[in-house]
Amino acid sequence: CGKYKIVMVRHGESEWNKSNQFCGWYDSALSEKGLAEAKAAAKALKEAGYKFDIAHTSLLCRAIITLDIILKEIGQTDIPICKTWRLNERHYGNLIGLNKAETAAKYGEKQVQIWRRSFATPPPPMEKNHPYYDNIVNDERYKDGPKKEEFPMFESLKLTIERTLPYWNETIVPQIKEGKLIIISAHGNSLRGIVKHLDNLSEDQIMALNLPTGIPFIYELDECMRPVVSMKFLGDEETVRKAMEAVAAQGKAK
Ligand code: DG2
Repeated sequence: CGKYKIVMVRHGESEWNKSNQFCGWYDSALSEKGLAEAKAAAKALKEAGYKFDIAHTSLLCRAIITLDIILKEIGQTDIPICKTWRLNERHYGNLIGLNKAETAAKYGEKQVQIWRRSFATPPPPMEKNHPYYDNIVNDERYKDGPKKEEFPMFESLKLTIERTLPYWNETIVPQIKEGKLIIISAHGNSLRGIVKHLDNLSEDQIMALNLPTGIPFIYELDECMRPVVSMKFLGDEETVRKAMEAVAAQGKAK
């Protein structure tokens, strides 16, 4: 059995997951289904008896609300909640707002797969005339960071990991080592970055991983932060497999 435990969850389905739009740093709300997924996640954590010491989440509502729903259900709205842009979804650049299936029909499924899942190839940068440029770049929530010069206009998974990992190493790991039980509510790709790091996955291995919305997963770690148990989902295997396949299929042309 591992010495330490940590729980992670990708937020419930967002409105833009539902309409199959690239979302990234756009602040899409949870859909009805997403709210239900968050409640189901909360129930599963409650039934399993989880009590957390600290919660970490991004600055985006879909992750924050998912966390709020969980903490309310388990009666822990009073624990510290740390919110950081470093756990935000990866920045999808100029793709933000585009429909994934339509983009696949236009540029080819192969290109969309590269944009969605390649390790180092970034999406095209968000241009000044992008419909959500001002909405994102001038959003008050980023007044304490990222700094102007590090504010992303696009991110590959590699770049996402480069800004998520310092938070993992400098903030989360010390808390784990103090024996705190932590929950992270974040996003498909910010969590894929942490998973790649923890499980030491190759670029090819992480390419194939599609995280489902609203199903918590657990890591057990040894004192060197090496996983003893990796990505154990709090859900039945068949449901998890289907949910992962559905995420993978979002990049198919209709
Ligand atoms: C999705 C992930 O992010 O998209 O930005 O569109 O986890 O916040 O819903 P999330 C987005 P894919 O990389 O799976 O296309």
